[in-house]
Amino acid sequence: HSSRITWWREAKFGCFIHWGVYSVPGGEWKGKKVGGYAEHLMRKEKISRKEYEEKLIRTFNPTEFDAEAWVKLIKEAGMKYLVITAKHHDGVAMYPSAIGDYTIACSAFPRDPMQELADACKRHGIRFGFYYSHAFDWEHPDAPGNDWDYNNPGGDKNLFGGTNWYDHHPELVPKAVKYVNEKSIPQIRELLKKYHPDIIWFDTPHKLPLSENIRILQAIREVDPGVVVNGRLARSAAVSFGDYKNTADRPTEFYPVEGDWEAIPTTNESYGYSRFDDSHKPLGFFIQLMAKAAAKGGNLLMNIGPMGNGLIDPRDTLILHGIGQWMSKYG
Ligand code: JFZ
Repeated sequence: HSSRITWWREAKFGCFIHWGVYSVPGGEWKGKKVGGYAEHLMRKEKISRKEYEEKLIRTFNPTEFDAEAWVKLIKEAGMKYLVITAKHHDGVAMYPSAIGDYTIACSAFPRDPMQELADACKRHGIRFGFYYSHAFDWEHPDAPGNDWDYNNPGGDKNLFGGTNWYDHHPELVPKAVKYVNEKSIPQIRELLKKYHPDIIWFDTPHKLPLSENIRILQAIREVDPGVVVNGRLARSAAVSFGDYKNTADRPTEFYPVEGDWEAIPTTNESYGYSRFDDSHKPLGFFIQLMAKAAAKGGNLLMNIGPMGNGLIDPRDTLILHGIGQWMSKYG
């Protein structure tokens, strides 16, 4: 099914969106600034599963969310595909999932923003898909990650081995298998069947044994042989998985990569919205990056972090408007 990559090759430029219940605190917790990736708030502050649910999931209410406005802005910037976080490492489904109780169906927001975005993309001819954290999950008692509430595989480096924990603690593998069976695979199947995405984007595969990543890919292909899968579903020295390769995060330069590849720059230094991170690069940086990626034959999936109220961060809007103006002249 090599034809599934055709639209992606032609698209070249897309919008990555990190948006979750973590976008509301935006890097601020109990009056304290939390640096780095704002979407990692739960892990950095070791917020319990229960407190995260009570304070962030139940109260989530992005009344200003407007899928049409998001997609129009993206389209005007010359972007041809959109990839949004359906579930990040915090484990929260940003759609009313039938699997588990860590979903925005339990929030104060009675809508399905993923459906609204899928519909808006269809109206505007933008390809659509999901980021899904298949490996790292901080709410599920058996998933790699949350080692402050539970004894989990792949959590604390000293306690559980961190990277490649399965080599040091094979006795914990059945726990991870349970999580994959109970949550990852069912939610991925649900996303494919419910929204028919063009692309599904995975991350941090080293948190799971390769065998689990392969099982996930098999489950995907059973439901949809045509969906594009990025390179971070699995990694191994000998084999490359997925339909294309992803380079390291937050690039400034590109080195020759064979075949199809994609880089994921973000406007500042966080992927999720951070009220404190003002390190937004100037417009010229992104124009140059687009030229460099085009010259080396790769795609750019440029990230923005919308705010918890549903509005796009004005600092991101400014950059996207600038790119749109440049594209309409020279693009
Ligand atoms: C991951 C996530 O942990 C992060 O929150 C964000 O979603 C980002 C897109 O991906 O972080 C990574 C993953 C890979 C690298 C760096 C950060 N890398 O390969 O350099």
